[in-house]
Amino acid sequence: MNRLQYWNERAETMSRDELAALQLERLKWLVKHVWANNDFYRQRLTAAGIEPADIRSLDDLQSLPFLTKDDFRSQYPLGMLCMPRKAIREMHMSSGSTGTPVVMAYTEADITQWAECMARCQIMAGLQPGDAIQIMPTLGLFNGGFGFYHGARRAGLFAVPASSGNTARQLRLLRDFKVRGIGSVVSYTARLIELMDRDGIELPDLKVGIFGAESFSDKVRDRVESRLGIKAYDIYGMTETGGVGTTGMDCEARCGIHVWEDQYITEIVDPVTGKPVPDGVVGEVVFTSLTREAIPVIRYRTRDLTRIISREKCACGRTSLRIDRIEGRCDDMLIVKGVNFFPKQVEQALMQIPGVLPEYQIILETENGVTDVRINVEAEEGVTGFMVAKHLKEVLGFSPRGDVFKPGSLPRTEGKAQRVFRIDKDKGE
Ligand code: DLL
Repeated sequence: MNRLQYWNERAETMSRDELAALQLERLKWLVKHVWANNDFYRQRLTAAGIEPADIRSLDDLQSLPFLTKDDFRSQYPLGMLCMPRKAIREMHMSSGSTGTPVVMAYTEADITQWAECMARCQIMAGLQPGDAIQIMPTLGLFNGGFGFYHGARRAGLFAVPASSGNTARQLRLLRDFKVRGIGSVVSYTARLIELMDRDGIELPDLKVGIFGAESFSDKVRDRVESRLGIKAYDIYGMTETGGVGTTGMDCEARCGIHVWEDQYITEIVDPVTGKPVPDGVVGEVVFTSLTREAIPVIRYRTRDLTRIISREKCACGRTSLRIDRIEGRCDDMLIVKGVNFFPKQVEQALMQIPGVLPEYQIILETENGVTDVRINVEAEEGVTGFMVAKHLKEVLGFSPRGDVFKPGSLPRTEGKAQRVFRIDKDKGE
């Protein structure tokens, strides 16, 4: 069989005019669909003075109300369902910080839509029908594992559904089944690498890593690529849009994340005012799903910060717009001593110091109303706290306290890494 460059060439290389026409047709369908089938949505639209017939151009999207994570939570468990309950085939759920989970339900067509997006990503990463992919995110309520699984099935890959944890077994599977690609949360690969280094394991068949669920710096990506001998891709998605890969991935050209625009409309807005920002300016990314049936989203405020890099055709031949890799979340922005920064910037700065490893903690301690930051890192022998503090001062503009730990001593997670810890002494924590 010839090497596949695209999973769905027609959709991935459609002209911008064709894309716009398709988006408009689908947007009209979407508004009619939610209006006809869901009270929550109908009330929202009515309150905004909108009826389905008001959608005549793509610009009319701007008149529709935003949807937030709190809306999802307020409709727990299935208040946003736009299809009969008997049409549901699967659900996923993310546990939120407030305790009320966000639920996504899928009809058969929604699973096919997810699998289509994921198949596009897996082929875009260079995997080919017949290649084995090991699925390392949990196969469970978290969407990560099942997303890779549905996509792998659709793309004709050989799925190894290892799920999370048991690093020694992961390595054995990778070796014994000559696995060519892995799907993982990037921080988990640090665990794999530690064990490979400890036991002198090499994985010559492994060529592709598809990583996501959290931001990671270029330096971390470089390290993972060089130690594992792979090409690493940054895959993006969330429970609310239908899971991993629905909102795209970067391609070999590494010029941003291709959003599957025949499936989602992308807007970037000012996180405070909600007004659109010009291309190139960082803001909050907002998605509208155009083809999902069970729980579609209209103008979903992701809280993720990025910018539009380009609407021009990419070197890879794809025509969809590209957004930058995710900088951080609006909620993650840290303000210490008047300086604003994201955890990813701390990671970038730390990775510039020779001998510092990609395991770190940012600890925010509030006492008497003043917040101080401590940054703990793992590093090889010879790296001192003074060196770390001096470098962070130069790059970030403030000098945190912190400790340097031996490799392997900071706690590890199997899912998304927890980097930021908040201690409020005023509240007795
Ligand atoms: O994390 C979906 C996923 C699983 C993506 C596996 C990639 C790989 P949620 O648990 O709902 O779903 O979390 C979604 O995670 O709004 C972002 O803040 C963050 N996120 C996801 N992918 C990336 C990425 C999954 N590539 C939330 N870079 C999103 C940075 C990401 N952040």
